[in-house]
Amino acid sequence: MSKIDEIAQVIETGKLKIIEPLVTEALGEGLDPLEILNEGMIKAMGIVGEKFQKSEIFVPEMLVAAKTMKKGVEILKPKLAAGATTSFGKCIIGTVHGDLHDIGKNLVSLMIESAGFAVLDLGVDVTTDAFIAAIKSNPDTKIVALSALLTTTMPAMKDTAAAILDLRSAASGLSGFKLVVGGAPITEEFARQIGADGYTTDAASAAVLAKKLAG
Ligand code: B1M
Repeated sequence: MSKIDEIAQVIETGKLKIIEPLVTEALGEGLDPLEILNEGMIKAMGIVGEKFQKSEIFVPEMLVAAKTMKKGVEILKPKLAAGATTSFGKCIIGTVHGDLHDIGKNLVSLMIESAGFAVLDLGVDVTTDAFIAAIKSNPDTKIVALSALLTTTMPAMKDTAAAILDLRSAASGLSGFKLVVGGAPITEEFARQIGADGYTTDAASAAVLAKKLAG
């Protein structure tokens, strides 16, 4: 079994104690951190999701797999964050109200930060009011990024986007930012419908888009 398959299996089965030395070992062997992330970790979470859907595993197993992945990502973080030299300004990011998924949002946050933004991460289950308050307290924000992982929280994304865009179009002096959205159930069409300025499918392209929109 390859090291990357081993990492995937350790995440899938939630072996929290093994992930740290295993990822360190893989990096030591010169494996590409992005390959470890995409082919090992993210792939494993896909399998975890499929197993959950087929009722082969339940929420506790899904949670321990997520914790294992988070620990693995911590080891990869310094390698993924290349250290940008340009400054693109501030980005506010969060997972919308009712949604507790944060692994993808954290990756987007990490990539946007390493692309040269100062990131203000509001966390998960972020209410519309909390997004609005953060924008008002940070009038120099260039990007507001919303993540949602559940079809049931897409309406929350829509409502939050509407309030944010209202704030932008009001004579509030807060018109200097762009709104980007993403997450597994989000589509380009949905993003357009809710008035977002941009949508991407993954963390790396979210950073490219943020730079393009802020530039
Ligand atoms: Co949840 N969950 N979960 N879960 N969970 C999914 C999302 C699900 C698809 C599993 C399934 O059924 N196959 C399903 C949603 C179904 C749907 O709505 N269509 C689901 C469900 C149903 C639930 C609960 C309702 C289960 C229950 O309680 N009965 C519950 C809801 C809780 C809540 O949020 N209110 C729940 C709970 C959980 C845990 C807490 C146990 C845990 C989350 C832990 C955590 O995040 N800290 C969990 C997990 C781990 C998953 C799966 C298995 C993995 C998610 C993940 O981290 N993926 C997931 C199945 C799956 O994704 N295949 C599932 C890896 C991550 C890197 O990918 O987050 O997609 P992702 O992020 C990607 C892109 O989406 C994109 O970039 C990232 C990577 O490059 N992206 C953006 C994300 N945000 C972006 C923003 C952008 C741009 C791109 O711009 C701003």
